[in-house]
Amino acid sequence: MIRPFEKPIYVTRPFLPPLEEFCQGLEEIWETGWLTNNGPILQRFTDELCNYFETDNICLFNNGTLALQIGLQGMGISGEVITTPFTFVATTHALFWNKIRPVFVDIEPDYYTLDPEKVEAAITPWTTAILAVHVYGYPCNLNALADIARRHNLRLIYDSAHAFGVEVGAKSIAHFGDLSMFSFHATKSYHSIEGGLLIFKESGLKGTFDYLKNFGFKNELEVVMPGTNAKMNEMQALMGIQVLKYLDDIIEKRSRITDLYRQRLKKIPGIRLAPPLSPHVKYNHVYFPIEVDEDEFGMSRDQLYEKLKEFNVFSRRYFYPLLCDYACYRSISIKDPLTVARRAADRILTLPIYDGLELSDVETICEIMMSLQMGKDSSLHRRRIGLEPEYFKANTR
Ligand code: T4K
Repeated sequence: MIRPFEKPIYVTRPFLPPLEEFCQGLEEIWETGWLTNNGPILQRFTDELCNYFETDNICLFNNGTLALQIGLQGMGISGEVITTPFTFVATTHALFWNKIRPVFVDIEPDYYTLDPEKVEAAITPWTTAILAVHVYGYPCNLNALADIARRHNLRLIYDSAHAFGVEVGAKSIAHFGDLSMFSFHATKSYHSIEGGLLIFKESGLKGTFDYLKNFGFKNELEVVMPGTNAKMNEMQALMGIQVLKYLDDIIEKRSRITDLYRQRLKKIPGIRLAPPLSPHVKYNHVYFPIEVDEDEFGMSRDQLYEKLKEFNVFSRRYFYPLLCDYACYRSISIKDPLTVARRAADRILTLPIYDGLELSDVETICEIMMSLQMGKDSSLHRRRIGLEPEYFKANTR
């Protein structure tokens, strides 16, 4: 009998740098009295990110949503944009606030990213851009999307909210497409408490983004465009600088969790894992999504989600419901049946993953799932899937 965890195991926990390191940084803020509005720490953070990404074409924001909204606005995107319904609501909200019509098309079944064939089929004379999402940090079909964008003269924009630290062919994922937005929210593998980053090809956009995030101010007396307030503050920048130092370590710890989950869960009938990523991809292990096949597993994704809660495990159904089913987007007419996206939204569960999650806890989560599978007696079931008894003795609570 497996006992519930004593403390809740959440889908994620933010990495926090050693408190004394953060306090040292705070001392500087106390000395300067500079809290926001392009302060010295924000400038340092910007420089560090320019080095990290090897480009000067970057702009920091107070969150990823406003970064994307301003990115679209600054690039003058209008009309129709082809995008995915299988994402966090903020992707479409950013279009909405720019009065752009989202055209939802289906995703590919392996990594849940936009299906390029569906994108091409949805292009109309009003299409101006493709807004693709590297969902769960899984890279989109970069070449195919770039090819479509080039042939149809469309802008290619990536919501890379999940993809900080991801590389493809030893090149940061930020360098694909015309513009990429990264979220630095506390729930991501890299964060600055809250925060957002734009990385873009055209250097000329930097000035526009800087105006737009600061009310459109050019100087004390001139407002050159109706901007908003989307500035990152000094505390956020300080956290961003400090977490960046630990990024490799964070990703390494998360990768061990991914490996363990994959090793254990691949043996459970009814649990489908994404295929291993190409060796050309350096992944950031930001989420661990699984698909639950109700018939084979013996319970639905939603039942598993509820059952796990009884063990004090709080997985999440990112991204369910499908975005276009939310009341605010339900009236948008959609030609694509979105078969793959609907199936993913109904079957995916994202399991806990964060650098501080103990491997023994991951083992226990897998053990709980094994015992729940088809409601079978777990000892019989263990034998059937060939796991050693010693492992269970050590981990059964
Ligand atoms: N595009 C995409 C594809 C996105 O996924 C997102 C954001 C955006 C754009 C917009 O970026 P931002 O504007 O957020 O920068 C979370 C995040 O708020 C959101 O950033 C994220 N995507 C989305 C997928 O998830 P919730 O409502 O699910 O998070 P919450 O508060 O329920 O937290 C999950 C768990 O994390 C908690 O159960 C416990 C733990 N947690 C959370 C926080 C905030 C902590 O332990 N400490 C914390 O401080 O939305």
